[in-house]
Amino acid sequence: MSEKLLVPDIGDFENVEVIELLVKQGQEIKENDPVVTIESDKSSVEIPSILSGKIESISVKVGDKVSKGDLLLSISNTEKKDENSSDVPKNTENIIQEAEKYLKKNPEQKILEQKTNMQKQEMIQVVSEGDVDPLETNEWLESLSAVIEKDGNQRAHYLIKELINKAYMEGANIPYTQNTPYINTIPVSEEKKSNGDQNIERRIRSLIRWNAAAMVVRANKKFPELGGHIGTFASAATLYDVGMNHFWRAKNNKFGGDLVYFQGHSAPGMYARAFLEGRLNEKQLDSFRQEVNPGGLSSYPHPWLMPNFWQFPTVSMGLGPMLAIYQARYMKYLINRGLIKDEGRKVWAFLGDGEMDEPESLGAIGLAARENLDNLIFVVNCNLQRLDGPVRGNGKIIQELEGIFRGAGWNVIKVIWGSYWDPLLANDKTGHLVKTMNETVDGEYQAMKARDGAYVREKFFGKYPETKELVSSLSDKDIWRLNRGGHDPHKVFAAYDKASKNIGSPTVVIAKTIKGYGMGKSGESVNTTHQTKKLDIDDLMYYRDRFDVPLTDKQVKNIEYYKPDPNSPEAKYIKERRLQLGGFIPERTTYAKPIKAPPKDIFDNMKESTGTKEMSTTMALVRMLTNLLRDKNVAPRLVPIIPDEARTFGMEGFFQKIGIYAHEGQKYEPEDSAQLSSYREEKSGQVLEEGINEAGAMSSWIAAGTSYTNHDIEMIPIYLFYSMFGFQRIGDFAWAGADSQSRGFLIGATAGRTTLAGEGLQHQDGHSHLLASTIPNCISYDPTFHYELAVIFREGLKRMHEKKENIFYYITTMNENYPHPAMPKDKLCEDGILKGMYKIKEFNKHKKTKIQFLGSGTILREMIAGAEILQKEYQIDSEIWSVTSFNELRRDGLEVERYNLLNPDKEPRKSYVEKCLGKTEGPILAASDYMRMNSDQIRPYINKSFYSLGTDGFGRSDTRKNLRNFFEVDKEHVVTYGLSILAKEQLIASKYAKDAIKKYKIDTDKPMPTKL
Ligand SMILES: Cc1ncc(C[n+]2csc(CCOP(=O)(O)OP(=O)(O)O)c2C)c(N)n1
Ligand SMILES: [Mg+2]
Repeated sequence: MSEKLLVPDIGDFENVEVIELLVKQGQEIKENDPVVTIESDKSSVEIPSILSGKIESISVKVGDKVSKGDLLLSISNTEKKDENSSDVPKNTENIIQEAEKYLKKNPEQKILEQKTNMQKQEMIQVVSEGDVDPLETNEWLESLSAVIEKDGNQRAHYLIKELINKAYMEGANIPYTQNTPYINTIPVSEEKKSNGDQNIERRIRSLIRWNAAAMVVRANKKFPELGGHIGTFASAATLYDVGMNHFWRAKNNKFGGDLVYFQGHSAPGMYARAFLEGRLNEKQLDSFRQEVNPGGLSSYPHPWLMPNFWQFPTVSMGLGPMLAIYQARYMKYLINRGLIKDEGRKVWAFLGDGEMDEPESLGAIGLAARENLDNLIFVVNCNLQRLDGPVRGNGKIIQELEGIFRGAGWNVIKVIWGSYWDPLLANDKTGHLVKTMNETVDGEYQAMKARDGAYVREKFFGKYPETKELVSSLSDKDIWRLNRGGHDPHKVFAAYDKASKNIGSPTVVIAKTIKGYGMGKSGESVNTTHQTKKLDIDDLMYYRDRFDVPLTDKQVKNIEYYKPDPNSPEAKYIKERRLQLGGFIPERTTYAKPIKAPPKDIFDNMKESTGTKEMSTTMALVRMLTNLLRDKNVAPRLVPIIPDEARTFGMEGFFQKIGIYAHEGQKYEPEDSAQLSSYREEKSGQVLEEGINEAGAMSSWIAAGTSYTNHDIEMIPIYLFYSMFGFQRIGDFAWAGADSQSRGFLIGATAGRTTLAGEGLQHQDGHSHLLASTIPNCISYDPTFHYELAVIFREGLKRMHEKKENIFYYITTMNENYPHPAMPKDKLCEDGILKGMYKIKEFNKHKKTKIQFLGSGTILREMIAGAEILQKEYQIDSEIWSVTSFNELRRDGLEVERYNLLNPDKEPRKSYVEKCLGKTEGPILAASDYMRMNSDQIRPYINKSFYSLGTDGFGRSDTRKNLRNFFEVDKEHVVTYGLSILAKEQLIASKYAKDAIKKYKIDTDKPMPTKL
């Protein structure tokens, strides 16, 4: 039987060109194999076969225009998918699975609830001053207790929810609180106990505390300008230690390893531990913050500076939380795509409470909950202080964060009070202790820990007779000993245990601590704690005594480090614990295999002329990606990342071809399901569609770009964005990505101040290349033609993913459609494209006067057009150079100049710019669609008259033609300025320039565009 394959519904397009035939007559094909590629003026997309069989005849050829319903092929021996088959439709399947999940979950849940009920303690009764009828309140509360006892938590929850609903419906519009009382989330009865040796752990912790502080003090004694922090780690030592001793599993040949984002300024604590573990020596500790000579320890976690140690740069507040969320999400992405095993690995992120003020810190928590990232654990160290003072003096940061995270759908575990409080809370029969805890604000909590036990008795417990009575038998010293949850290893252990076992949602552990814990008068819980980096001898003695560090007074005076004997129980314990957990943390390694770059001919079609056919470089890039998806080495490793702009860049064809990653698959039939490029979400989807979220997209790019170290699998992230919303928007992430040694492509699409026409001031990018140039390992290009892009892209694949160079590429692509010439045959062309410039054209007819034109991006085309006019109308010859990267040319120039200056007695080297232009004739005019500073970068490296044109100033919406006229980068200005430059150089008479000014109606009184 013979069947016909027709053009499917391709949306709003008609008469779309066939640009590739992917099959031949007589070929056997399977359902879903692509058969032809069609291309509209915006995007190209493959048409897959809906039939399997042998191709009898092909009815289209390259260049044909097709519309919906046109015949493509005839196929014999077909097996067509039976539309009436009894397959369960996709979405029905999802519904069944969902239902089954609940059916399975419920009975177990019930048993668990019953168990915990039996252990329930006596209920705390919270008294309220505004209670007009305490008797009635009591009746309600008792009823609730009875329900909990008889039918369990779920039932009680249900009733409360119904009551609230009813209240809303009756008009009582009071919001239901997102908060629980100011006590620990985990009741004492449910705390999992650690099996660690608490005494040894405390001793180890004390040594780490001491060495961390000593390291900062010693560095600052030597060089007071170095700085550093003691107070942060002092507050977080227990939070880290419990993780290190019991929870964080290192990467080794059996396990992928947990990933821990350490709070940046707690770095001294990590070095101090590594010292005890024998990974760092005393000399290295003494090189804290002195990194110019090799072996120094970086101020903060910087993988670039300590590539075998630090994994994640975190010190720019707010980046860590977002990067960690997207790391956890990316880990699930790799698992769901079948690229790594699901080993139950976790991502832990340590954050400061002040850091939570950064919009980025909370900006992506919704995604973490929505995508059920139960592999993610945040630990927020709430020492109630940031740099200048209290985080929330008048409120309670822990309660605020609890509300926000609960509202977002996170599992929240508050660790507020240490074990010494347990008996007091158990005896709080009237509820006045909890009431006081609820009422006290953070400013007071901080002040109390800066004073003493007597002060706490008076200010805190003295508030109500009931609480005063509660501590009547305690001494002031006992009261002072009442510890905070984050300093209690038992409470922290229980919280981490629960967090690591949580299923279905991310967890945040919110721990209360004291900033500068143990630093005494020199800096415990005082507003200046953060800045303290020097401790005098008395402070150091206090610190030693506070933590029982076995050092003599003399050793303290010398601020000596303490390293236990390798055979001591402490040294053995610390090693044994890490051995149990698989190795050391942090540690940065990579065992990823390189990806073989695609063969040289993969982009051959990009080296041919497009004839009269016009296309944009964005389209050329999408075509290249489509080609790459046919390369079996590269295809599975591509991670296309787009923040809601796939249609802008003509990438909607990817939806069907490789699917959009969605952890739940697709639970609905998309509105456009009948169309070729319909919106397809899939659990194993490849595209990361981030929504309108550049910071998130960049975080994904960093996660994928560092996959080679964090997951030992080399991946190729390609993040496409509006170029204006790239470095300008997420510059700090880009810097962190560079520090992380991310490998991958950033594509600044719709680039150029005058090339993106109508969008206006906020959209038109005339400086992203300058921003890119500030990042040392970012290689950037501004290509004009498809073959340039192809050469650059393939080289990027090779350098980054085959040769594993720690660089990344920033390439701008444009949305202006124009024909592309064939790649020049000159052997040096490819080399020139990569180095930054090559000669693309020469006008040599008149052999009298010459000018050199250097053009970049679409403005190169204006120069070519201008040069033609100059030759035709003014008998002026020119050489035209396509500059693919002023940034790379400058880098080369800098290096050569430095070499020549440092080697005055040697034969001077020539910069690449000089090699190209040194022997040419005439002055130079350079231009791009970016600020003049872009092309001016190479001015010092060529000893010739050099002029530049560019798009300095604010963009604005208008037509391309008007914009180029406004910014003076159109062919008319190229001609006019060209003539004027030649006149200035006394190569022609000035009247020619004046004539051109008149001819092109150039207003010489118009102010600089920067002033308009
Ligand atoms: C983006 C950014 N802004 C400012 C700083 C400077 N800075 C470093 S630590 C700090 C205070 C941090 O307070 P918190 O998050 O509460 O951490 P803690 O030291 O109290 O644990 C500030 C403002 C920074 N590192 N990053
Ligand atoms: Mg803080």
